[in-house]
Amino acid sequence: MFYQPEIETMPLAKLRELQSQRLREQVNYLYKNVPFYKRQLDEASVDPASIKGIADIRRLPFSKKTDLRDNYPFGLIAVPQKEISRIHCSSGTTGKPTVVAYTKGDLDIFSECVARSLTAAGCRPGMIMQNAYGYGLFTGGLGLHYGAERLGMAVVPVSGGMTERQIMLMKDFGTDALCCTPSYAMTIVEELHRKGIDKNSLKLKLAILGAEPWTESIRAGVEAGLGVLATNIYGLSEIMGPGVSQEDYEEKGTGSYIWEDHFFPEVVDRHTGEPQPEGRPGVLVFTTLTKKAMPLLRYWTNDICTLHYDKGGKRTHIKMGQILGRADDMLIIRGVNLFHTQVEAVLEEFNKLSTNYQLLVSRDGNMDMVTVNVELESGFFNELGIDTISPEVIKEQPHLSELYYGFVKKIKDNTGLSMHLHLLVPGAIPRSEGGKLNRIIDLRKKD
Ligand code: DLL
Repeated sequence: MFYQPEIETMPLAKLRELQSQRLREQVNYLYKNVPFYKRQLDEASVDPASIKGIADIRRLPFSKKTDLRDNYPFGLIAVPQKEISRIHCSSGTTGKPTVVAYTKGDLDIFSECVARSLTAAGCRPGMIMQNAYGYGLFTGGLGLHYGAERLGMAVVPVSGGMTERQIMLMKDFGTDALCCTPSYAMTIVEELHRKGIDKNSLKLKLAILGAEPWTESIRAGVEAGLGVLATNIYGLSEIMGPGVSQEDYEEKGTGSYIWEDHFFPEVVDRHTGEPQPEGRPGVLVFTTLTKKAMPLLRYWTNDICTLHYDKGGKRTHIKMGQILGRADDMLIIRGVNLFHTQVEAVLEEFNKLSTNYQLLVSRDGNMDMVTVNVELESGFFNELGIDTISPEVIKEQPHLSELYYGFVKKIKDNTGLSMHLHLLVPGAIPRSEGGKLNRIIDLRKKD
């Protein structure tokens, strides 16, 4: 049930002591070894010796992605180069990537955290794990790989893509657990349907999904389509990679445990930086407590979520809720803040609409416009007996017009914004080919 019970169920008071001792060491270590941190702490008039315990963390300045970019590639590294064992990059869409580095000891902890996460997901030694996260500079592939090996699983390092081959291997090898992005898991579900392959011909039991936001309706789709129990894995390269937090297979929907002995989490107000009380959403901030190659103090992840302790949970560590969106992904539409997950939550209430959608944001004169492109659920589409969808078809089909106006009204009620709806035939929206899926297309000119 646990990979490291003495740590995972450590009484909170003891956990705080451990965190305090590790924070003191980390701050002194960074002050001595990384000129950027020495400068930052001096400018904030923080004497490292005055950091006595974890409660003092609020006195430390934040670090941000721009600090990593400004110090590209190796400016934040705290050890001599000969002590670096691996270098990864975080997925940047433009410009230089964000570089992260690990010592042997860091990689050891990385594997330990992933082994802990996989155990919480229901994985056990002796199981076969098919790893469809991308191998390469992305931390998903190698991160899950070494963690699964550490746990004692047999890893099939297939990487993302080539869906037909994924299915063949799952079938022939009797794969127990699948690791991939939730959108790619849905691609596999669709391929099974298309090929008429019975999910019971697979032996899959578990899916460990993460690297992008997902919802309960995607969980339901993956669980029904693959016959698995699906849990959430979260992480980011700057802090480590996958396995910073993980949902327990018997506590689904109650949040993911953050491994607090290594990563100290805070949720802060996105404008003021003030720590938020338990349960209130804000920006997730992490301090790495044990990392040696490139530790970060109060790293501003830009991910928006809540934190809470679950008294009924098996472990003592804090849980994070699902990521509601990224602060830099937040759309501002006619002055109203909008996360695409809000649209997704409305879609979940309409079972005649699929989970395949995209938001198209454009500007008409001075007006921001949002169009929700969404496919009809394939069973419903087949029942209609039509092959295209147009405004005329919607008018003629009472079920379609009811759906159309029902959705437009609900979206307005829930988000306060009027949006256009563009209903599409199944298969019209691009699918994940293994990597992360982009749900937003923003065509507005950036001023
Ligand atoms: O995505 C690490 C990872 C690999 C996590 C495999 C889980 C599984 P990056 O490429 O640096 O690292 O991207 C990190 O992805 O800040 C979130 O915005 C998003 N993200 C990661 N996991 C989740 C999740 C990896 N479970 C960024 N739910 C993070 C929602 C997630 N968003």
